[in-house]
Amino acid sequence: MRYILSLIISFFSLTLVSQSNTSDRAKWFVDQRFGMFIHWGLYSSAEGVWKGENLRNNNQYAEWIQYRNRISDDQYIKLIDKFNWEKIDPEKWVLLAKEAGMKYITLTAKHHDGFALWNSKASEFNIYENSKKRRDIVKELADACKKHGIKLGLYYSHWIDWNDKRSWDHTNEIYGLDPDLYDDYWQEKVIPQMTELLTNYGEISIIWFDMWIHHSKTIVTKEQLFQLKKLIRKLQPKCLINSRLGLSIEEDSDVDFRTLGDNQLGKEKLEYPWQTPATIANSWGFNANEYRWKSTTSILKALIGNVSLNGNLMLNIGPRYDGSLRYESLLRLNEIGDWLKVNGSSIYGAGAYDLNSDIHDWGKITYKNEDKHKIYLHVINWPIDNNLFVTGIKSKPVKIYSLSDKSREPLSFIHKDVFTKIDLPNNPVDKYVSVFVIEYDEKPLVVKGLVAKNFERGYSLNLQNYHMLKNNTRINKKTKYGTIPENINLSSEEVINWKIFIDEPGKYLFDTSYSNQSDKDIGDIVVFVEDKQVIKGNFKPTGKTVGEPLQDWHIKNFKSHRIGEVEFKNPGIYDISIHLRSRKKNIISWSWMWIKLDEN
Ligand code: FHN
Repeated sequence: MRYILSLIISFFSLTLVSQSNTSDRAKWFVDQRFGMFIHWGLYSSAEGVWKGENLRNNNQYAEWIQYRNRISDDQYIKLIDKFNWEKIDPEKWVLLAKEAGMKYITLTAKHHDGFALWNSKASEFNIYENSKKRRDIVKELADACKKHGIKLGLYYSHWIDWNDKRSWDHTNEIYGLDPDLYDDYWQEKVIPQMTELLTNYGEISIIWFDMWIHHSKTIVTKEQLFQLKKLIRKLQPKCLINSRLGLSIEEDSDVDFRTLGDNQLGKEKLEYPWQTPATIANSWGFNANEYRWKSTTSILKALIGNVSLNGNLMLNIGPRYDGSLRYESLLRLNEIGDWLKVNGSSIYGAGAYDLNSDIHDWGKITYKNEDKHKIYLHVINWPIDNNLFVTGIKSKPVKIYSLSDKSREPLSFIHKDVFTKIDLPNNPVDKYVSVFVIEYDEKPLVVKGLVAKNFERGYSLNLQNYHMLKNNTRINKKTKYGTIPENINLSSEEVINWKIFIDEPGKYLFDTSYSNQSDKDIGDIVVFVEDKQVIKGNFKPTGKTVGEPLQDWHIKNFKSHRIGEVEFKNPGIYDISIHLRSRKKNIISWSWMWIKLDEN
């Protein structure tokens, strides 16, 4: 009997703005999806090198040079003399952000070095006081953002301030710091400076804090954080606050969005707003020694992947001391902007679809309910035979077309039950990521939990995409740099099942991969389709293999074996289960099963 009845069919009606835990304040944020981060300050003049010595840390975070290379305050401030004031023009950053399709900007108003980029009365350690040019970069940027309709966010390092000796510097982990002294810093620098920023520069849309650990692990108190939050709510009620304030969203639902780790991309769909801060290479501040540049495709992939899980991406630039950008950054921003000009409707105002975003090997899906319900297919791996398979959507498409095709010429497709096969053009329609739109009249229905047919016309049934693992055997992660695949060790018996949709009836070949470290058959593999036993085989000895040549690590050999074939007479959803039995404990490790139509 087919499993159709037992599948959960959800009536999927979410639009982006119904990300359920989004406050009214944050609606623009989840709508805009893509922002610019700017790391610029005294460190930009050092360019990641101090007195001929490169930065003392492999992470290449050039904005940390004062701390890393142990630079004294009086020498550090001299970096301001290098600034090329004639060329520094924050409006250019705003125009660049616009060109790149970024909708908001966050500037490091004060980074960990404690240096304020505005005319601060609360601390002399600021850009206005220390140069004869009397420039207020926060003001210039705020004016330019206003002029060009871009929302402004300000990064403020509240926790760490290397310049203020009452504040936190990681050296305090050794020598300690008096909490009362820290509170003096808080009351006399943090609160007054935040008041200035929230009072003198018009509308501030985000205050972006950067305490990447929870407050309980350091000197900052919950009371201090609440004081700060209260101040922001009072002075700018619409301003968003990120979780690096030091309070998690779970602990305080009044925090507006979660900031993931640096360059940490989303893994799961979340209902509250979240964001990844990301670099184009490694460093945030300008670093002359930068060479590992991400490709435009990988940055787009990060943006699309996050949006497909309801997240944002804030991509960083680290301008030089004359405000300019390196060619590598400019090139990528321009390319991303060009892509968004054509494909932006799959990003702005779009969000997660109710299918696990990892099921299709060709790319990611985003969703939007505008005039019509639209599913956006982002094809990153172009299928060589130009057939695109979409698994898990029950509703019949009304129309499918390429987003880059202005005439919206319909593409032909076949839709069967929960499976849509699309005839793509003969070549990718975009250099980086080609986007296709499926339109539905009604809210598209989803069938969750199916393993999608992949571009080889097969189904990879593994320990990530199963429907049920009966005895909950512990899943061993990939080890040895991924040389040993994800697996389970059999102590006696395990039953695993998956659901697949067969669109092409016929004979399917079944292969499975395992390691058996005994020299005998000591267990069986039995495959059931629906409730009927269809294959029975034994675990054969697999021996060992060399993990890495000449490095003397010999590992269990996970070998793929053909275990049989099964005729599927009709299209439909099938329940496939595998019963694994071992007569000895922890000798057999099982990894995955592969099912593929026999095309001979
Ligand atoms: O230490 C900072 C780093 O310099 C940079 O500003 C990043 C941006 O997310 N935040 C901290 C590390 O996570």
